[in-house]
Amino acid sequence: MFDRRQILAGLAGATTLAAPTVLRAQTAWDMPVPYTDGTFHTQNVRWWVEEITKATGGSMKIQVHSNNSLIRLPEILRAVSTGQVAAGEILISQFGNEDPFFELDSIPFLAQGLDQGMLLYQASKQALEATCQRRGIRVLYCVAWPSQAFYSKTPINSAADMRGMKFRTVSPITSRMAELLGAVPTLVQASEVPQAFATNIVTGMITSGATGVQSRAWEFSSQFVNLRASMPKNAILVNERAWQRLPQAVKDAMLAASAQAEPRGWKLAGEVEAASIEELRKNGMTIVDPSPQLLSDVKAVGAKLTEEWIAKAGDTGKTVIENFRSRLRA
Ligand code: PCA
Repeated sequence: MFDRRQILAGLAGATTLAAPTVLRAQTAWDMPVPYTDGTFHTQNVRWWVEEITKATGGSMKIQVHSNNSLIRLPEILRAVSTGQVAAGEILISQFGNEDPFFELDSIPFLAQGLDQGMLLYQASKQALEATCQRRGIRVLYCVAWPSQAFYSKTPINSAADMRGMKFRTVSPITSRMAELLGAVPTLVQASEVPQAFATNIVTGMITSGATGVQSRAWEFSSQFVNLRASMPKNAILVNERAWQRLPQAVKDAMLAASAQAEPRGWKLAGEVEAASIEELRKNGMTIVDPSPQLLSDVKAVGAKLTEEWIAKAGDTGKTVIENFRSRLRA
């Protein structure tokens, strides 16, 4: 289906006497990514692909399929794991039910802002990579989203204001958070957010300024509570067997592009955070900092979720949290 296609460039020419001097192997991969072309993650992936194309003289081709068009986010992890596609991008916490290390970055108030998000990433990188390797997947790089905020049609000043609110969540752990806040969670893909609000399936949500702008949140909500709750990440994944089949020069080019795309993406996340909040404001949304009551309500839930997480993630989990906390103190 979407398997890697191996094409031998110049094969037709090889049958003539004027055989090409270099018979170069070409590799063409399909790569599903979950978000729109206007999303900085997708733009960064396209930049990464461009770098690889240039560095390999066009012998490595990766076709990006954006906005859940080839494979939907909930299926991308398995598609890369089985080799249905050689590469893909995921929101890591989408798969929180499969392994605690997939949901760590979405626990509210564990890490706030890009700097802490990076420390949590560094503390948990090895464990995340091992989790993926057990599924036959190699992680090439990870990039954070801007801080997570609450959106709604009505002001949210405390958990009491969320009681019974139909609330769009992004991952199992954000669903658990919504539940503990007294709301009624529904997992909705970013591409379907406007529709979910339009039909009153939800009246509030958690996401970043970036995704709020991409879904034109001002058309269906009025309040943006700048909670800065967590720093979820996307990961760029490749199937390990497909990776092993690549020529060393192509692997080197991909690793080099990844080493650039990662910091580039984190920098973009910071720029997009500021710009998108401005854009929401310009379009008439009310931008507020969380009230002390809401902050303490969500922090209490975050502390509980952290305890639950440590209980699930065992000794490795405990070590990762200790490692993160010592990085925070340093
Ligand atoms: N945007 C994605 C994931 C986190 C974010 O900021 C979403 O809402 O689906």
